[in-house]
Amino acid sequence: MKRLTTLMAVVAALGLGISGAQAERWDMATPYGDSTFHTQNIREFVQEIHEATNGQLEVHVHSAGSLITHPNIKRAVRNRQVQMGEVFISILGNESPIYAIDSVPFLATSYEEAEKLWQVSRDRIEELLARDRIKLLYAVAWPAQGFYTNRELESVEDFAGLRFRAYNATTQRLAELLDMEATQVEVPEIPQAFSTGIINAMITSPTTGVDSAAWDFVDYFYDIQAWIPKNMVIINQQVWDGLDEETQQIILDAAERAQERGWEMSRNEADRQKAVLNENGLRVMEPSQALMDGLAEIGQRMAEEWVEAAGAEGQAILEAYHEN
Ligand code: PCA
Repeated sequence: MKRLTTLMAVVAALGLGISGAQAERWDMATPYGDSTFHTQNIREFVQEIHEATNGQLEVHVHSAGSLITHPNIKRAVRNRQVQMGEVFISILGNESPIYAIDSVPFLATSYEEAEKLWQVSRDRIEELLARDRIKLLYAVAWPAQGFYTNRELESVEDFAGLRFRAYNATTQRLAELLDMEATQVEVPEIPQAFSTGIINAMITSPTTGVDSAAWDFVDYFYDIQAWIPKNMVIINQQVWDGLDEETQQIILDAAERAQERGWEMSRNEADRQKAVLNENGLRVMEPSQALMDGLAEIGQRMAEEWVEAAGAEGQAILEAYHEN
């Protein structure tokens, strides 16, 4: 209805020979489906922009990798194939270890820690993106990551031989250390990867477990709370520079609200989605001490590897993180 009114106003203006400002229409590429809270949050974000600009800026959200697949979203934003995008920060870990800090096992395992990690790493991530002429708008955390499998896990030895779904370089390394066979699979393809037998285990949030109906494929969810990774929403810098100050401020304000709202949504659904897993027959398991000790050891090793890869810069971020 609102769009129709705007359209009618534009048509009326044209009829009168007035060349008023043309409404702009942007594309935004995101990796996750419409039932995911991140996507719902993004839809609210762009709706707020649409309203605050009196319909002058309309952002069309292409969710679930439908326009651009996840591994190509950052490049698409950089090349202005789309004006805005959303990516999982640590999927960029192969570009710089700084992005990988977002998925170091057992570094940030509560929302408080995840917020702190965001505070101490945000500037550095913004600088890296700026090199690619991309501007960061906001980031939102997923619920803590747990392990989905058909096997009962007593210790780290029990992972051996599983066909594991990886979603970044860190999870590939984890698979290697646990003697699993890894395949990179994006969220929209999870059900198919399970049903065709390409994978039989994964590490992800209760959110993504519910989105992909994990109970159709596995029996157990081990709530190991291994890390709390984030998505970030980005915009092409040249597109940004082409906006007037008022519109920039509208977007910044909406981004700030989206960040706050998104973290709140995430906190709210962590437990709720675990209950949904349970209601659908998946057994939510408390990991044994032996399992956690073994994983902690592997996490420690991966943290050391990360420091080695990230050098002095990484060291500085970690020090700031532990200081706060
Ligand atoms: N879901 C996304 C990223 C982290 C999460 O919880 C995924 O599984 O790819």
